[in-house]
Amino acid sequence: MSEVKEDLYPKKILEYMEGYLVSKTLFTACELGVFDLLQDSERPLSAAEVSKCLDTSEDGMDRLLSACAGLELLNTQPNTHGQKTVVYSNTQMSSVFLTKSSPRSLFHSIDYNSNTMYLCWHYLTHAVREGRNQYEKAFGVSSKDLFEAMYRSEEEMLKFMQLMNSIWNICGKDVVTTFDLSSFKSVYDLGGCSGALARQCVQHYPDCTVTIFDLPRVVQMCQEQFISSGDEQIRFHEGDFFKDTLPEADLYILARILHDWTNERSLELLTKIHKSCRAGGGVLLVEALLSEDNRGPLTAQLYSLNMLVQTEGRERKGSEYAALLTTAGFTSVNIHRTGKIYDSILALK
Ligand code: SAM
Ligand code: ASE
Repeated sequence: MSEVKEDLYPKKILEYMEGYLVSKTLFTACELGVFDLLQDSERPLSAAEVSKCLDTSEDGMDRLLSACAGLELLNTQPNTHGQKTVVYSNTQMSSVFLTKSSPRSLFHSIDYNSNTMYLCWHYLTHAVREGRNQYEKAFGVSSKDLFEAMYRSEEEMLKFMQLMNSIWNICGKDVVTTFDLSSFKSVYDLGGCSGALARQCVQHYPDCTVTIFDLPRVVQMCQEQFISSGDEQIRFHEGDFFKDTLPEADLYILARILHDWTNERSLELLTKIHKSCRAGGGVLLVEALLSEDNRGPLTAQLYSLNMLVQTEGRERKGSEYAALLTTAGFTSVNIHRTGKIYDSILALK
């Protein structure tokens, strides 16, 4: 080995090694309701005040708030009453994304990361060794049927739906407007979940109707918690896209569906869609694409590990989706990278 410099400093390695300290600090501040309390307060609060309101130890809260300020999740200013203490308030980012009631809240995503994904990631080593998801170890449930395991309780199902919901309020516009979808009048959002993407779709294309197709319990929860009937453009269809025949439509949206499944199952689904699709219709895939040389983006590389611990699928390159689409019979595959987390691919019949 060539001579190693004496003063070599492993900055990145130290940062990665302790990265979970940052995640857990954020999770805990959210879970305890720090950002909500500061949002509702008329003035900045001291650690003593926050700890009283949230019923925690004063010392623990003092350290937590100080770390949040270090992470730039909170602003500090000198306490006009006390001498050496400070008072805390939300930054703009925290008030928009970390409070429960904000329309762009990431609260539920954080909750799911903290209470479900973090537990699966505890078994990442096992997942890499075995090449499979870790529901059995993490939660003691059978993973024979993926969504039976994911929806192991109504509460877990709702949490997952809330996680799915939150990202489209932030980057849904990009994925539905990348391609001009205005010629597609009848749209089926297969695995449409909470309906957040369906909402984006009808907002940008006033002439289309979008049907949210999902498992019966998901559709019911969607109607109870996310979309109250009244929106003429949004419809619902309870079904199983592997077992049931698919209705005819102009456009099928598959957002974050294929990444849950193996190539075999993905092809099965795409072939079925191709059969039901009207001539001139198409399919829109929305996924986090890996680059063709597999060197990035880091988010997609890490998401692919998450698919390993949580699903039966993986993140793929544009060319891999294109191969699946053409094998299923689709033509003119058009891949568009948005530069944000999720990209879109449109293919036509
Ligand atoms: N498309 C949504 C999004 O991007 O926010 C949700 C994606 S989520 C990862 C996968 C969705 O597929 C869930 O809503 C799940 O209930 C649904 N799903 C899974 N298996 C299904 C099946 N066999 N038939 C219909 N929907 C299914
Ligand atoms: C799925 C998507 C997700 C299945 C499980 C999931 C997400 C988290 N858990 O289809 C959203 C994407 N985020 C990550 C880290 O993969």
